[in-house]
Amino acid sequence: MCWLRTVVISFIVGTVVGGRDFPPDFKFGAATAAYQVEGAWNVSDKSPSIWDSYIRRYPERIIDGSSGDVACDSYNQWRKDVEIASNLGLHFYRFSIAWTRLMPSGFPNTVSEDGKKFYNDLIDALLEKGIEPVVTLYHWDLPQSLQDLGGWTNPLVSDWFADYARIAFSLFGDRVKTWITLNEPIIFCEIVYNTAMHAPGILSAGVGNYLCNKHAMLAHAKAWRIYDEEFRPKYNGKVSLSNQILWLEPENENDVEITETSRQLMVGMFSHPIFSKEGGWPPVIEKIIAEKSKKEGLSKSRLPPFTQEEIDFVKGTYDFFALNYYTSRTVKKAKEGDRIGPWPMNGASDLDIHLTVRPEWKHAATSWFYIYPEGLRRQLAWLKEHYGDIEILITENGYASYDISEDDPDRVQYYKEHLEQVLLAIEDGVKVSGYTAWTMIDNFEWSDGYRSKFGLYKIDFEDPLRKRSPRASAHYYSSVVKSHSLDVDNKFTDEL
Ligand code: GBH
Repeated sequence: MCWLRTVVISFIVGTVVGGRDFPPDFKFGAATAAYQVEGAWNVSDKSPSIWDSYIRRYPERIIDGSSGDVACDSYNQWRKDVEIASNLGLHFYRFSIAWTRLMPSGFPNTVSEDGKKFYNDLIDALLEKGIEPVVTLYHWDLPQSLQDLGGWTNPLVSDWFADYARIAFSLFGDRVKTWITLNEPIIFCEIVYNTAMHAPGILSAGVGNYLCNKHAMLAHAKAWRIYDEEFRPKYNGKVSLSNQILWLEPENENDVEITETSRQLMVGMFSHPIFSKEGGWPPVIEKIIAEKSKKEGLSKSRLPPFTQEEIDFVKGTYDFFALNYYTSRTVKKAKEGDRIGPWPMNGASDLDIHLTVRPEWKHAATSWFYIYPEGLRRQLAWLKEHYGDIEILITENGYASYDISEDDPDRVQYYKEHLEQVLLAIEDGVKVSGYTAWTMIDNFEWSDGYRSKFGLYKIDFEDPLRKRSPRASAHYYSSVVKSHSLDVDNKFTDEL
């Protein structure tokens, strides 16, 4: 028998103007990622990923010295996660597969029985509840064995990834119809090699990031083509990659051009090769890096070129655009001595720009997080303008707090204001097909450890059982999902 309770929560509503329903086929989901929730880092035949190694080697690089060794214990408690997804009324649940759990050697000669069973059970349990599994293949947890061979800087990585993708498609493709190959190459290439603040912790600014970028594009394209040729005919699913984008806008009128160039670095490097008509690197960025490299006395550009064959191979390898949006920045040309601010474009030195924010953008908990809901609508419009009238699935959006309590009016407000922008974008004619809340349950927030909370559900990390309890935002989100509308009363009731 279900434990029922009724919660009445007041929250600030804007003027309710009506007509705030989502299109009938619009889907709502929530997301997590393997390393951030699963724990069980060394059970059965699972091998270590680069995150397992990184947190051991550099514990001081995680703000609270914590790790994902146990995380939410979702490897053992996945049934509770499925129940939460079901209580929220989600149409889909986005999770990622740990490469090292499914294929411990990194190569397809080892497919773990326990790994296979874990993901099969999770997928089947979701489907039983009528929840669609949306599966990310790579959410930053490369097998350490492949890192030892150079990881994302070794051109062979695209083949290693393609082999992994084929195994996953063949094992789960009968039931999984939406696949994300790579989550946010801008983070696992730009952040990793320009700051070393994420696994594997290797600093190679201006070089490693671009090698990784190229190989990530090829890895994605290989996986997409394998799906297209070998699996689409029988399973008829969709494949794309998730791009995390900060909306960038000019600090003032003089900065319009540099801002558009910056967008080509922020978005174009991971999208132009795939989504543009001509393919390849964004020409403006290719030119800038080539000129800089020459000045630096290099015989070749630090940005490895694509061959024409590679351009054609990568171009068009998408079925939709997957967007992760959190925050925005303003752009201006850097003056002599300006330090390029912290994340996200530490490698932006190739552009000599300075990123900042407008004074009126409110700050969320963590250093990089400023709130600008209109940025989401503008980013969606920009994507349509540049890559055409394609389907866009928002694969992440959510709010960080340090506050652990269940009463989270700021998070409710964040969701409400961003969902309003999604509705406006749909009115603008952008084909937004769905929205994913990051994240369903509090989890390991990478270098921020367990300090930043993003969860609709709070997790008690002191509790060996990792008790899960719904926040006000969970009640709000489930009301929106179930009414398929933002016209939920300023007092809403819901049972979770
Ligand atoms: C997404 O990344 C990820 O997909 C998800 O796993 C993550 O939990 C979520 O968003 C929230 O962060 O301290 O300079 O290394 C979004 C980008 C990645 C932004 C980590 C902040 C840390 C910056 N986030 N990054 S730094």
